[in-house]
Amino acid sequence: MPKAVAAATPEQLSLSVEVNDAPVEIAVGIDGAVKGLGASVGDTVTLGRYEQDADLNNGAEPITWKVLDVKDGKALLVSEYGLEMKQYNPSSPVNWEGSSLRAWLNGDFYTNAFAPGERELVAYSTLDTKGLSTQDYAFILSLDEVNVYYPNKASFATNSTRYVKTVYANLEYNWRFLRSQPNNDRAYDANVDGTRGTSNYNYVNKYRLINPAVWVWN
Ligand SMILES: [Ca+2]
Repeated sequence: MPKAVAAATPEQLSLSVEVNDAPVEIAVGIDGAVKGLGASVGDTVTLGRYEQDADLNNGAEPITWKVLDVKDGKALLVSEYGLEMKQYNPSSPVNWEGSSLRAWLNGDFYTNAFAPGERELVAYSTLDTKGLSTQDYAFILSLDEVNVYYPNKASFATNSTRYVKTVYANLEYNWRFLRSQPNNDRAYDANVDGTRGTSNYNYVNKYRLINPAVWVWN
């Protein structure tokens, strides 16, 4: 829908976005600039939807995120729960840029989890993965980022959804992938209890829990 050129006030988007359980109004200016969440580090944000309770009849459930960082007008959100099980890539060698996981996060996940108005809130951000530069909407944390944002093990603990535990009952859903790799055959991973380190990695074709992350306009 074309934006009204003469509009003097920002267009209010009616999105179901919440910060600490309180609805927030999101405004998009006529230049496309977004006045975003106004969230702080540690806040809980509700944005977007993904199937979580394994009941397909009631639709997808709202995604809850934790705010890890706020800078440059953006907030870094990480999904509180592991929402899906994915391979990093079906075969190796591969890097983050060429991985099927990155394609899924920026493709099906991004378009299914976020309604068109919500997508305007998600920033297209430059990531550094051990020197590899990419631009992504949705991604997962690197080992370096985990070590910065979660200095102690327990704070990085997570859980998977009922959907994951039901659909992937035969898989090990207590390990989550990280974005960075020790080499192009493997990717770092972390236990749901928060354990991670340079010795925690597995082959890229393993299925691991995915906690998506996004930078949103704040
Ligand atoms: Ca559901």
